[in-house]
Amino acid sequence: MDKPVYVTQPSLPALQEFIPYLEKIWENKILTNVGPFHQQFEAALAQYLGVEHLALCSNGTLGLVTALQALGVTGEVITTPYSFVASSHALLWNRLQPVFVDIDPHTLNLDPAKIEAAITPHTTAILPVHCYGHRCDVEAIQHIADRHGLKVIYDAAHAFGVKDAGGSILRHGNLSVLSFHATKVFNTFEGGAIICPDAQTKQHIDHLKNFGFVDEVTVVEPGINGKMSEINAAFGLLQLQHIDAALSQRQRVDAIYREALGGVRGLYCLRPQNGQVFNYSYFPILVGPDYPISRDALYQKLRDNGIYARRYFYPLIADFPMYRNMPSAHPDNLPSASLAAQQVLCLPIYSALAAEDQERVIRIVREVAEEAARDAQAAASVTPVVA
Ligand code: T4K
Repeated sequence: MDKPVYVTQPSLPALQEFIPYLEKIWENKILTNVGPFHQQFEAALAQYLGVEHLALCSNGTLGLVTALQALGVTGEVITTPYSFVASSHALLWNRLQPVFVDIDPHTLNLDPAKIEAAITPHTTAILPVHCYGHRCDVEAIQHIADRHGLKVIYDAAHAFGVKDAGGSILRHGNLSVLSFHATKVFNTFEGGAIICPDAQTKQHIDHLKNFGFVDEVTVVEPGINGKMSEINAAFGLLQLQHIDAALSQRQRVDAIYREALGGVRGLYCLRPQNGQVFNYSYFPILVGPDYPISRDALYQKLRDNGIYARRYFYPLIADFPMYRNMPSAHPDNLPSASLAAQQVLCLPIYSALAAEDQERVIRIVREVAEEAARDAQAAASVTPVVA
């Protein structure tokens, strides 16, 4: 059996490169609480991303929880059911009511045309996700938010480094939240960041992520411990040196898939909008009815061959037990999200994906279609026996 190929593998620098950073930490004995590496990484990351203010945090989920706290969001929040469960869990942790709105079947992001019908007097915010790093329709969402006086918090866990014509897409909305989990394009083992529009908001979030401490004797808010440790921050600083190379390797993997699978009948490769700087964070394909086998059968066939593609995002968040009884979670309300959850398969993509491993993935996916085409041709060429 060939070695297993997972949907992703973290990008890691050579171990020796990290040793000097560890030595520094051992030398100065500052392990956390916004130490020197935290400060350096925060500044270097803001510069890399092209944003002015950001607050590092211990992971993306706590970043979302903290962002909602910072904006004082209450009542109902409109969100997508088509995401990792953390997007909605962050709402429940703030005692907020998620209201699911369907996605656009082409982008798989929250469909702005459906948002207004879900707004009630209790709605205070919208929490969209730039799913797979594909930019939401930020203009339409902002328009609706402005008209109804709503806050917008982007779950940008997949959107590290993505840019549109105006710069980083993390500038949109009131706040955007990144994840630096091991499975993400840019990882600090665990980690995340909240992108803030101004220094005042950043300071507020810095207090919130540190128990509300301002100084030794002053606590201004019931904050949480959401800080990034020095070891994660030091690692992030090192990772920044390698991120551009990692992104271009991902771009190569993405291009090979598109070339090899683009013409396969019944498969559709999701693609980002034109004019974006993209991050190639995932490679989602939609397995449609014209493909000879179902998405789940393809998923299983790949697994049988040691390839662990993933059905991100199946089940829908709205199908998990803590959500499924909410009125907006009903499948009739979410036809496009329900279909996407049945059809999407995320193929392995990461910077170190070996050419022969990617070739194995492609061969299996194509073989299924080619065998079916051959069978159909053979069936058509059999001369019917006339009685
Ligand atoms: N919002 C969105 C839209 C998100 O996608 C996420 C996280 C969040 C919010 C929350 O951000 P964080 O709080 O996590 O910072 C993974 C991740 O655990 C999760 O972070 C991520 N989304 C989600 C999309 O994917 P799983 O259940 O797929 O993880 P797991 O452990 O099955 O890993 C997938 C594959 O990756 C493994 O088969 C092998 C490889 N892997 C994984 C890990 C953890 C490695 O090679 N090394 C590793 O250390 O959820």
